[in-house]
Amino acid sequence: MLTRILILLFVTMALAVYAKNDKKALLIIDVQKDFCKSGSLEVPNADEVVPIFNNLRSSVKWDSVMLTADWHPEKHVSFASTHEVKEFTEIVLPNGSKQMMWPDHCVQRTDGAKFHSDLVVKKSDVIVHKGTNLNVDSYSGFFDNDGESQTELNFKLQERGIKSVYIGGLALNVCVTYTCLDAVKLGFKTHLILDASRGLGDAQNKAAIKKLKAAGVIIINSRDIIRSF
Ligand code: VGL
Ligand code: ZN
Repeated sequence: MLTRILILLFVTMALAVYAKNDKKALLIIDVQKDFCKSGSLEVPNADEVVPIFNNLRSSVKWDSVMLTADWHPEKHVSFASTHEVKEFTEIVLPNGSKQMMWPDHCVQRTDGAKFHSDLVVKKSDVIVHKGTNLNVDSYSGFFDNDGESQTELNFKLQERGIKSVYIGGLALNVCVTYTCLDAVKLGFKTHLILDASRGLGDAQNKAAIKKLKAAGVIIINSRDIIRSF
């Protein structure tokens, strides 16, 4: 009898330690109006991710929920209008770096920079702004594209002892991909929530998923997360 109790106690403790060591965060990338329906940089079917995130929040006990927001100053280096170019193609900047041209989007404090109005956001959530440097773009939620400066995202995750991250949002082939790749590099057990992500095109999305798999990112759907936690 005593042995059984001791075994049970040991198993319970081991499970508790394991659960404690595997703290998990939900990272919601750029679910902002400008990337959603009728936004200036509309991602096809973007709005579909909103109920998926809301359901993930209510069905899973996350240790932390963090949201990134693309947050550009006016005349940002990534805006075609800044360079008076008409096409949304890659250009070479005077400093020699390559920069993709985009329509004006997610300008700080504008309506388009707000989160989708149906997305559940709580007071306890951590919100991380990115792309705030006028002269450098930032696709990853962690680092600027030139790798020089970083946001507080890694610090906030470390501070909370997060070991696993579950990442989804907009756009799959741009900011979601870059954030996942940096998360792996920083040592997080990294999951892409595929059904909670939308990208700019089928071919681009496919290429992104392939790249993420090769980098060691675990591809998962919200249903499987809800089932396994
Ligand atoms: C994004 C293009 C430009 C994104 C941000 O959030 O994926 N894409 N800025
Ligand atoms: Zn941007």
